[in-house]
Amino acid sequence: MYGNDFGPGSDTPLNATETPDYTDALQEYFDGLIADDSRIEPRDAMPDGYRATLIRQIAQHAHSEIIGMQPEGNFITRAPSLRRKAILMAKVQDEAGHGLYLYSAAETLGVDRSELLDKLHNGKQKYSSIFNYPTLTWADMGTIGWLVDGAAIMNQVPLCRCSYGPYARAMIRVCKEESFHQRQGYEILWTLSKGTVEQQAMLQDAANRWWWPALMMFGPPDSGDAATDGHTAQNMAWGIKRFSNDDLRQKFVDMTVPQAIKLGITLPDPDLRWDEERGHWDFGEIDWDEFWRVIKGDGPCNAQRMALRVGSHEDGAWVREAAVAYADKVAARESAGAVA
Ligand code: FAQ
Repeated sequence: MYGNDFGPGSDTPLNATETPDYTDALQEYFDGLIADDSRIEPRDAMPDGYRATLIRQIAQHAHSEIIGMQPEGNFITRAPSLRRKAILMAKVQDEAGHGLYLYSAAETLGVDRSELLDKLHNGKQKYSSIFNYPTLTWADMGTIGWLVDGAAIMNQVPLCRCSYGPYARAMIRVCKEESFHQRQGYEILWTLSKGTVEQQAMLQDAANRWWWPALMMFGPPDSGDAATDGHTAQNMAWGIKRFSNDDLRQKFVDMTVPQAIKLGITLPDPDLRWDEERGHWDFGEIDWDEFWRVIKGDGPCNAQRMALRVGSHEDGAWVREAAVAYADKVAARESAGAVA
């Protein structure tokens, strides 16, 4: 235990504005928690790099959840039945809820969500590449649930064991909801697969368009060299990431190909084959130029997604002003009561 007033058992919170000099003793304490696979909590001292990485990742994740409402929100008025509409509305609302848990988790690191939203709006922070692709037919609703929520779960189940407590705890509830989303997506596709020739063609077309972007969600390939492996090596050492991008992508392919076979569709990859020796599905080369183009802002829907997000934020300004005015009024009334 370091001879300091911070950390477990202490009432003194540490946040970005109060961080004292980061001493060797604090580093040693942090390293000990990571080595024991214990959780780091907001009150614990942590290296600046760890805090900054978590803010970047959690913010990017939160932004993905709220931008991710758009492609499916687009189909709420076009759902084929009342039952489908109610389910889709609930799913889109769940994604909003995930955004809120994640912004709250980010705030425990000493940032304000309005600051994070500003960074999303001015392009300084990103959201997942996948939400820059258009939704063209009802089959896209099923395919998003099956492939996009499916990839999200594969990536997020290990995050339930992330070293940062508030993020790990938020992920437990998010994953439960994402599992339901994945099942409802597959059920839409199962229904289409038993439908008319046109419905089966719609299903095949959606799978053709979403397969490769879903594989890109796991991030760039591992280089196997810590110096060029993006954030992966450091994030794994910190217990933020538990698996590399390629490991999770392979698990996803192995899980998904048998499901595609059950649906009676062909995945758009001529190199997809079972490798007896590896005990995994081999798959073809991902178009990484497309991935980098999309995350740099040049995907099919980047401009449209950001315009809607910024416009909605501006339209909601009066709600934020009213909420603050009300909070100010309550505080003024309480302090007047305290004086009296
Ligand atoms: N899109 O070194 P790495 C969902 C960037 S939630 C955009 O591997 P890291 C639910 C990365 O930021 C989907 N950028 O980075 C839902 C970095 O950029 P930087 C979101 C990407 O952080 C379903 C650079 O590439 N999930 O879908 C992407 O260690 C349906 C180098 O990459 C999360 O955010 C990408 N796909 O690993 C909602 C999960 N991939 O900062 C609605 C949490 C990589 O150097 C409807 N995040 N980049 O400029 C993570 O697990 C990680 O951040 C990774 C990236 C794995 C995404």
